[in-house]
Amino acid sequence: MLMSARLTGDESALWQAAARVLDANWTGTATVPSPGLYPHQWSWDSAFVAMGLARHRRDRAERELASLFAGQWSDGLVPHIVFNGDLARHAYFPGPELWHSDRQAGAPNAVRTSGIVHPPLHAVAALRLHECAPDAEASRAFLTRLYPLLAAQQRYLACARDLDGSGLVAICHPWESGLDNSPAWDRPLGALELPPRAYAPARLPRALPTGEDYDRYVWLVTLLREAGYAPGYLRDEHPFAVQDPLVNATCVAAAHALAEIAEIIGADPVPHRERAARVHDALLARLWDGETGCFRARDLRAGRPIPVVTLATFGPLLDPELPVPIVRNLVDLLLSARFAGAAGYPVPTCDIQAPAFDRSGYWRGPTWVNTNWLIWHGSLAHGLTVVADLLYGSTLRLVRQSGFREYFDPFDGTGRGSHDYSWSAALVLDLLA
Ligand code: 9WN
Repeated sequence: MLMSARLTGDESALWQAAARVLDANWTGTATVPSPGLYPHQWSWDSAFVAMGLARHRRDRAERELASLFAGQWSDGLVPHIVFNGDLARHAYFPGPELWHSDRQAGAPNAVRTSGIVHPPLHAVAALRLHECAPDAEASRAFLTRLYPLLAAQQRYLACARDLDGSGLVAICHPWESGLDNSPAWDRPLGALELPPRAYAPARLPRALPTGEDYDRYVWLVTLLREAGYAPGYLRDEHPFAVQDPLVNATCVAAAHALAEIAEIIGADPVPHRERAARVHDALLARLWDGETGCFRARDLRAGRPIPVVTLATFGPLLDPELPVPIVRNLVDLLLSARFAGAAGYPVPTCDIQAPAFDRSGYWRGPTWVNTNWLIWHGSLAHGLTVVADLLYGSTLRLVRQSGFREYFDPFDGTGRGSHDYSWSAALVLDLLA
């Protein structure tokens, strides 16, 4: 365990508790998001977990990413789930039988996977691994192996997911955002026309999101699978296509991280810098709403912005070149009574004053450690120490008070969802390091 000597007694206890969670959730090749509820490997979870493992068990951090990329498809798609083939068929719904990656020519043979993506934070994670590596040479060798896979991941997103030629990446399923039941998806999901009884009714793994949401999620997967996950189908026919500010901000951050990785290993950083600039320009041109001072997701099928303001509006703080007036606007909004100003434990996932806000509704109101970490990380890059300190303090307060829960009540910090959640533990290690 690489625990820093400068930690106080209380911080060391927190560190050790977080490390124990990661140890318990380690399967031998990767980390499950939580014991029981999520028994496979999830993509953006692994990026967060790798950053924590880098501070605790560096060997495992590399294996975590290697295990995820073993699920990469030949076109570069990194699936949002890599299934553990040793588990019983019904360990998690929906399992591999819904996705049928085994029938896709480009999917790997050795593992079964989903067929959609997650926010691509893996280059950011890989760079963070390098920054805290005890052995720079060994770390460079790891980055050299991972680099082509990370570059292919970005190429897939730039080619197959730029559905309108704007430079922005579109998600084709709410799960791709990582914020499954965000109120931002209510309109595009509500506009779907589900044929009666054309698919098996969803078996719910838990109370949230609602059964109706699950039916729509499953229906979207059915459409994707039947179309062979083909880029032409995604572009021209798939009924759910949304450009989200948080997802696109992670693309900008990933492109910058890839450029730095390219420099470290002696490859050409220029294409990655160009890619970052393209998504940056498109974010500002298409998703920034100057009148109300926030970023909004855009529903490509309806051809209009989505009105509800969620935490995704702060995602572009991950873009190091975000113009200062926009950064100021976002900080004002973040500190206002719509977000941190009225929440004892910020940052709530949805504008507190929006009708859709629900303090215990999964991604419709609660505070999460991973989104706090992203805003903290972005704030530091812009020198926003007041915001960064606020998030650092409130995130540690949450886990001290309620443990490494999946998500938390933004007003009183009550823990909700599963216990011993991996990214809550991993990112606390990163914060404390
Ligand atoms: C669907 C694993 C994942 C997270 C997501 C979170 C939840 C899955 C689910 O769990 O999604 O992919 O079953 O609801 O929303 O962000 O990656 O922790």
